[in-house]
Amino acid sequence: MKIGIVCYPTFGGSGVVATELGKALAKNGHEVHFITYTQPARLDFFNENIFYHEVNIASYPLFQYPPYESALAGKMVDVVKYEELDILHVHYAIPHATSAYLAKQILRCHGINIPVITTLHGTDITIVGKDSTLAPVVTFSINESDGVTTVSADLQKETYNTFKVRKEIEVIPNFVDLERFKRQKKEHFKRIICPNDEKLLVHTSNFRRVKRIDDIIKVFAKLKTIIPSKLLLVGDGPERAAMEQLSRDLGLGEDVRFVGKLDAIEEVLSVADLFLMPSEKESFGLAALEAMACEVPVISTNTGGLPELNVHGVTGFLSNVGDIEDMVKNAEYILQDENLPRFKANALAHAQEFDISNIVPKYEAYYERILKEQ
Ligand code: GMT
Repeated sequence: MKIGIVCYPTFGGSGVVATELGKALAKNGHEVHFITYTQPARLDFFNENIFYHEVNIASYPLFQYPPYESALAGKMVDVVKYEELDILHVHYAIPHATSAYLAKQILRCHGINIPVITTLHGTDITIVGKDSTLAPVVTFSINESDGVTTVSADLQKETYNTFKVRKEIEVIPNFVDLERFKRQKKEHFKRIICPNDEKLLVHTSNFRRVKRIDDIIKVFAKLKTIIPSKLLLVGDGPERAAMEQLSRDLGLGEDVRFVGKLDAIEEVLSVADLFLMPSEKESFGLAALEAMACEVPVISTNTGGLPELNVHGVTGFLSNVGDIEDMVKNAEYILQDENLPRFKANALAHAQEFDISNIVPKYEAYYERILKEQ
């Protein structure tokens, strides 16, 4: 198949999923055309089946807001027409599904029918999409897509509950590449970060409020009085400065390290003992899956799709949002030497169900089904 993939080309989960899916499809022999405003992170190599089309917007003094949606639709029209694509797969509804609708209508005038699949990732439904200005546009764009998928059963339910969606929504969970995300021998890292054999807690995210990083710091402040431990916070974003300040205010000093953005996240996960994800909302929790693949148990909230990933008492524990005491208690339990190996093994075993080799065929089958329905 010739597949067009549209996504946010950033470090965000939806962009990562879209890019990794495109790479896997290319490996399976499909021709994949990425249409984005900049080169997607994790797509910095040559592959004969992968093409990248940049969306450019002409600047003009009149534009307070550059018309990205129109430029994207125009680029979709061009790529679908001249590269003769079979299907367009857009990740994150806003504005990608809307631009895809526009492109589809324009292409129809040229006698071309291009099926559009929209994958909903989470905040496009649970936060941004709920905005009263955007909600009618999101509803319309979902209903006009030829196929719609969500990354968890919870997000499917949330979409039906929030919007008047007539479309049947298919659940295709996120995935991890177990060839890349596996525990590597990096003991020398561990000795540098934890010189006295402390336990290592890790969190990776884009440091937005929804991630509740303050809860991580509060959990850690309590836990370290019970179990000698260190905390590594990977990533960057709007909350970072405030979280650095909170860590200083709580006198955590050198026990907390903010390491910024990191590409080789699997190297850090290889030396971690526990992953923390106390999010307010989380449609899936890709970062937690990557941790589990590296044999790291997870302490998370029970929100959104997290219970579908983190099995309570097996791969880690679930707590109510903001329940610091419960998270401390659970972390203490997992980190006991007699419990940790069991949780690590369970985390890996469950992550294996989400291996890329199990999930990509589901997308291929879904593409075939939508194409047949045309
Ligand atoms: O929440 C983020 O960090 C980014 C966001 C995105 O859209 O890129 O992530 C969402 O999509 C990911 C991939 O499907 C999911 O793993 C995340 O759970 C989801 N985030 C939220 O629902 C808050």
